[in-house]
Amino acid sequence: MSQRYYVTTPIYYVNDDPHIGHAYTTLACDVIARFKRLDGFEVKFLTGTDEHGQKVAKSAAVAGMDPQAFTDKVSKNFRDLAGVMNYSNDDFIRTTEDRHTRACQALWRALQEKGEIYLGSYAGWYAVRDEAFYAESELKPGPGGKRIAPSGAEAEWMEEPSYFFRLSAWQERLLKFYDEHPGFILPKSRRNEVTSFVSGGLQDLSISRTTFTWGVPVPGDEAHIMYVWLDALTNYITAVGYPVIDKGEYPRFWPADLHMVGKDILRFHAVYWPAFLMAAGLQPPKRVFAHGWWTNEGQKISKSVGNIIDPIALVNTYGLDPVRYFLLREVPFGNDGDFSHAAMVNRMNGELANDYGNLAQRALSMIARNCDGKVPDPTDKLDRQTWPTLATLSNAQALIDEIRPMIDRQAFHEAIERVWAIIRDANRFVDSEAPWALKNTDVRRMEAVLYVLAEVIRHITIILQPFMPGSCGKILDQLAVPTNARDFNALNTSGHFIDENSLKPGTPLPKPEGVFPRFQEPGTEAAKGAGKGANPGGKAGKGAGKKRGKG
Ligand code: ME8
Repeated sequence: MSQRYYVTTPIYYVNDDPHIGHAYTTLACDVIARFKRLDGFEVKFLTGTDEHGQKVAKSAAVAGMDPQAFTDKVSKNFRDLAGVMNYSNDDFIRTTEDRHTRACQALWRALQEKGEIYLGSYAGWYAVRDEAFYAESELKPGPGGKRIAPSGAEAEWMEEPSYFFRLSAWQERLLKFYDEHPGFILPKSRRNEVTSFVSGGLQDLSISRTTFTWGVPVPGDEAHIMYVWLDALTNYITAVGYPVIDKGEYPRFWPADLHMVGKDILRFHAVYWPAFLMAAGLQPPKRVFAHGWWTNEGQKISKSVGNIIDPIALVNTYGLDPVRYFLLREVPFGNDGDFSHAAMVNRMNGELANDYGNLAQRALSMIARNCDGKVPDPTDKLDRQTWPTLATLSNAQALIDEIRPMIDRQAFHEAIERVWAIIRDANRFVDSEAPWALKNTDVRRMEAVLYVLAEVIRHITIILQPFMPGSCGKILDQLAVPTNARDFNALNTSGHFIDENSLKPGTPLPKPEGVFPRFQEPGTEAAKGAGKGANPGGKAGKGAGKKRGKG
C-alpha cells in the first residue's frame, strides 16, 4: 500500500483579489505536495475559497453585486492564480458548493447528537474583518464606542440569539492532546502561544448568526446560519467526502497530514478545529503549521496603504521560478519576512544565476564542446583513493536523505541552504579541477570530472523540482533525463558512485541553454512597480527575463 499525504491551504476569503500572502501559503503547500509525489506518496493537495459570512456579504454589497455572482467572480481569480504560480492542487473547494453544505450540516448534526451544542444568546464583541468574537479583555478602546482587536480590526457590540458549542468543556482534553502530540503545532513558539491561551480557560463559542443570511442554514432551525469559521474549517473534511467516512477518500486521507496557515488564523485551526472534530467523534489533523507574515519594503501590507503585492506582477517582472525560489528562500519558514526588490534581485542574480545557473551552464557547455555533445564516459576513471574530490558526488547522492526530514518539518529554507552548499561545493570542484585545462593534459580525467558534474547537477535538479518545476524540468531535459526517471527513485542512493540510475555514458544531449537569467535593471518603473504593486503589468522586466545567463 502506498503512503499517503493530505495537505491543505486555508480557504481564502473572496472579499478581495489574491495577493502575495495567499500566493505564499499555497506555494509552500505546492512544494510539499510535489516533494511527496516525487517521493512516491499518493498526495491530495487542497486549496479553495471561503465564500460565506458577513465580510464577504459586505464586499458583495459594496460591489453592488449579488453575493453568489460576486463570489463566482472573485473565486475565479484565486483559481486562475494556480495557473500563474504553477500550483499542482488536486482539488479546489468553494464553500458555496452543495457537497460543502451537506458536510457542514452533517457535522452540525453530529455535534448536536453528542450534546455539544445548545441554544442561547450572544452579547459581546465581534470583528467582521476577522470574523471573530473577542472578549472585552482582549480589546482596546476605539472610535465611536467601538473596540480594536489585537489584529487591528474594529470590533462592534453584537447581541442576537445564537447556538453555542461547549468549547469550555474541551480545555483539559485539548491540553492533553497538545501534550501527547508535540508536533501538532509548529513552530514551537506558536505552540506555546496556543497552550497558554487554552490554559487561560475557554469560553463556549457562538456558532450561529441570525442577523444576516449569507451562510449555511442550521439544520432544523433555518432562522440561523452557521458561524463562518465552523463552515470554513469543515472544508477540510468536505473535500475528502465527509459525511461518508467508511469509503472513498475519507479513510484514505483523513486525518490530514498538514494544515498550512498564516499565524493570524492559528487559534481557529489549533483550538476550535480539533475541539469540533473530537467532539464529533472524528480525528484531529496531524499538524497545523503557522507561518509568518510578509511586509512590503518594511511596511505592513494593506489595501488602505495601497502596497498590496500582486503575485502576477511579480511573476511578470522576475519570472515564475525566481519568485517561487525567493519566497521560500528569503525567510526561515515560520518567521515574518520582508519583500524588497533589492533582496529579490540579490537572490536571483547571486544564487540562481551565479551559483546554480552557472554550474549547469558551465558543465553542460563544456560537455557539448569537449565530449561531442554526449554524456561523457567515466568508466574506470573514477578512483576513490586518488581522487578525494569524489566527495562532491557522494554528498549529492546523500542529499535526499538529509532533505526529507527538513521538508517533513516544513524547514524549506534549511533544505534550500543544504542544496546550495552542494552547488557551491560543485562550483569549487570545477574551479579546482579546471576541466578546460585537463582537456589538453588528461582527457580521461576531464571526462570523469564532467561526468561527476553532470550527475551532481542531475541529483540537485531532481531534488529542486518541487521548488522550481519549470526551470528544473528544462535542466533535466538538457541532461536527457527521461520524464519517467525524474522522481526520487531515480536518484542514486546505492552507495556506489555509479549505479543503474546514473546517466548513461554516450547519451546524446541537446544543445545547452541558460535557464536562470540575471535580472537586468531596466531602469524604468517596471522593476520597482512589481515590488510596490503599482505596475501589475511589469512588462519591462519580462524582457529582462528572457536574457540568457552566460556560463
Ligand atoms: O483567514 N503574509 O482567509 P484570508 C503571509 N478565510 N501570509 C498572508 C498574508 C501576509 N501578509 N496575508 C494573508 C481567512 N496571508 C479564512 C481562512 S481556513 C478554514 C479560513 C495568508 O483570505 C495566510 O495564509 O484572510 C493567512 O492565514 C491567509 O492568507 C488568510 O487568508
